[in-house]
Amino acid sequence: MHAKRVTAMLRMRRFEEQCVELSKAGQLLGHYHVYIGQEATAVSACAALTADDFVFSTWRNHGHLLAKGASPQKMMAEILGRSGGYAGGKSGTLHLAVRELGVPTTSALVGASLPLAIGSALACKRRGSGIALAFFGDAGLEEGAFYEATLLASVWRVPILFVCENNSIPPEQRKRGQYTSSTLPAARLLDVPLALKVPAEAVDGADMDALDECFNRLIGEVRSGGGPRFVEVRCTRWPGNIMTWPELPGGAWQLAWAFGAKPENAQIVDWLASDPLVLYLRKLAAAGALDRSQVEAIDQRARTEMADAVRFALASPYPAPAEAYRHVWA
Ligand SMILES: Cc1ncc(C[n+]2csc(CCOP(=O)(O)OP(=O)(O)O)c2C)c(N)n1
Ligand SMILES: [Mg+2]
Repeated sequence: MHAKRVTAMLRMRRFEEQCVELSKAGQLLGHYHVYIGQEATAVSACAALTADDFVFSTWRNHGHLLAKGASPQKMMAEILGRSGGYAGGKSGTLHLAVRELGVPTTSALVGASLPLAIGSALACKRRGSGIALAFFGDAGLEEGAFYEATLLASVWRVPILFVCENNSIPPEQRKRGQYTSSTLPAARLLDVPLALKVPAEAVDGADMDALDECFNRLIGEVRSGGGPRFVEVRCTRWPGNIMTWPELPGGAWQLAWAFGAKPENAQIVDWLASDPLVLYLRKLAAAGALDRSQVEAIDQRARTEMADAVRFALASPYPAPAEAYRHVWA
C-alpha cells in the first residue's frame, strides 16, 4: 500500500512539472493550475472510492483525475488542446473530465460543480448505490452555489462528501496553528457547514496517514446512509503556486530533499516542512517500510511515464476545423 501511495503522488508531481515546462516552452497556452503539494488529498480520498462513485472538481483537477485512473497521455493531449485528448481538445485543462471514470465535469467557475455534485448524490440515493465526492477550494465558500448545495445536501441527506482543499494558508500561519481563508468573515471555515447541520472536521493535508483515517471513516459514514459530511483539508501553498502561471522555484522537485539534501531556494526549504510527499517518504524510511532505492525506482518510472505522455500529446494533431461544429448544443 505504501508503494502505491508514493507512486500515485510522484506521478501527479511529475505530471505537473511537465505542464510547467511545456508552458515555459510556449507549448501549453493559456492558464492552468497545478496540484503540487496537495497530492496526498486526492490519492487518499480516491483510494476509498469505488467505480459507482462520482467525483467533481475544479480548475485544479489534474491530480483528482490521475487519482481516478485517467490516462496521463489523454489528459496531457487535452491540456494541449489536441485531438487525442479526452474531449478531442475542446475542454483543455479547465474543464477536463472523464465521464467513464465517474468524473462528469470539472469547472473553471468557483463553486460551480457543487450543485451538480448534489444532483449526482441525489441520483445515487435514488438508485441505491454510490456516493458523490466534491473537491473544491476554500474560495468555494464565498459563492452562493456552495450555500445552496450544502443546504440541499443537509435537507435531503444525500450521500456526498465535501472536500474543501484549503491551500490558502501561508506557512507562518501554519506554524502558529492558524488557518484562515482570504475573504470569508467566518475565519474558521468549519463554522459554515456546521451551521447548516453538516458534520464537519479538519485534517492535515500533509499527513497521509491522517488523511487515510479521515477519508476511510467519512466515506464509510456517507456510504452507509449517514448523510453529507464536510472535511477541510489544510494544506500550505507551494511557492511555485502562482495563481495562473506556476513556476518551478529551485527547479524540479528533488527526491534527495526527502533524504537530507537541502534546496538552495529558501522558500522551498520552508515549504518542505509541509510537503506531504517528503513527510510521507521520511516516515516510511524511518519505519523501514520503503527505502531510498525503491523510491528512486518508482520516481524513474513516473518520470518516464510523464515524458511519454508529453510525447504522445505533442504528436497528436490539433482538431480539424470542422470539429468546431461537432458536439455543439444550440
Ligand atoms: C465565479 C468565479 N469568480 C471568480 C473566478 C476567478 N477565480 C479563479 S480561481 C479563483 C480563486 C480560487 O481559490 P480557491 O477556491 O481557494 O482555489 P485554489 O485555486 O486556491 O485551489 C478565482 C476567484 C472564477 N473562476 N469563478
Ligand atoms: Mg485556495
